[in-house]
Order: sequence, then structure tokens, then C-alpha cells
Amino acid sequence: MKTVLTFGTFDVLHIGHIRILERAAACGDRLIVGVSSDALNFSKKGRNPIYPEAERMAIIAALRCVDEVFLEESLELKGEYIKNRNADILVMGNDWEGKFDEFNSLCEVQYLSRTEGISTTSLIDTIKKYA
Ligand code: C2G
Repeated sequence: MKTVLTFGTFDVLHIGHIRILERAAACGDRLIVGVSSDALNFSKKGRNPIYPEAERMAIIAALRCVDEVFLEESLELKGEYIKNRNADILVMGNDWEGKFDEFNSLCEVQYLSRTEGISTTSLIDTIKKYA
């Protein structure tokens, strides 16, 4: 039984999110997703996500390829999350390439390519134009 762990904000869910979650799930038998908290996003980006954390967690938990979700409260806790969840593989998008290699001592670390041409930021810009 191989457990895969991945992280993300997953705000305004789009096809890039679905593709990486499906590919992450295909790396093992069970997919656990750490959904970044609103506070963590605020500290990184200076704004809250469009969808609050409880809704982002509920949306990700409802996906067929996802087995479990939890709230990622700090970027510094990745090692703890990997150990607590007994993860065999950490999967991240290649926008994080190389950034999590230190966890190679705890589990396998894989970076998967992002989907080109779509992002939450560009979707928000498009929606604003229609508003
Ligand atoms: N993603 C993708 N293609 C896109 C957009 C996003 O494959 N066009 C992937 C990202 O690479 C990431 C996941 O979808 O693996 C979630 O993306 P974000 O919500 O932008 O997550 P982020 O804010 O980068 O995560 O510990 C990391 C934090 O949780 C932050």
C-alpha cells in the first residue's frame, strides 16, 4: 500500500488542479492532500483565497481520486506531515522543482509538470473582465 501526499491551495478549482491530483493518485494506492490554510495563503500572497479553507477542503475531498484531506497550516511542517501520514511519495508541481529535495530522506519526492496556460490568477482576471 503506497501512500501519496501532495499539497496546494486549490482555490477556484480548474483543470490543472484535477490533472495533477489524478496523476498524483496514479503514483500510488492512496492520495492524501494537504490543503493550504487561509492564513498560510495570506502570509504568502497578502490576500485570502476566493474560496475559504473549509470549502476548498470539501471540494478536494469530494474528488474521486482523493482519499483524505487535511489543513496545511505551515510550510515548515512538511516533514511532520510526511511522517504523521506515513507518506511513501511526496508529489509537487514542477513550479516547486528542487524545493523539497530535503525530504528525500523521509520519502520519495516527485515533481510533476504543470498544465500550461491556466491558473487561478488568470481565471480571476478573466472573471473580472466579464464583471
Ligand atoms: N497546478 C498545475 N497546473 C496549473 C496550476 C496548478 O499542475 N496550471 C498544480 C500546482 O503545481 C500544485 C497544485 O496544482 O501542485 C496546486 O496549485 P496551487 O493551488 O497553486 O498550490 P500552491 O499555492 O502552489 O501550494 O505547500 C505548498 C502550498 O500548499 C502551496
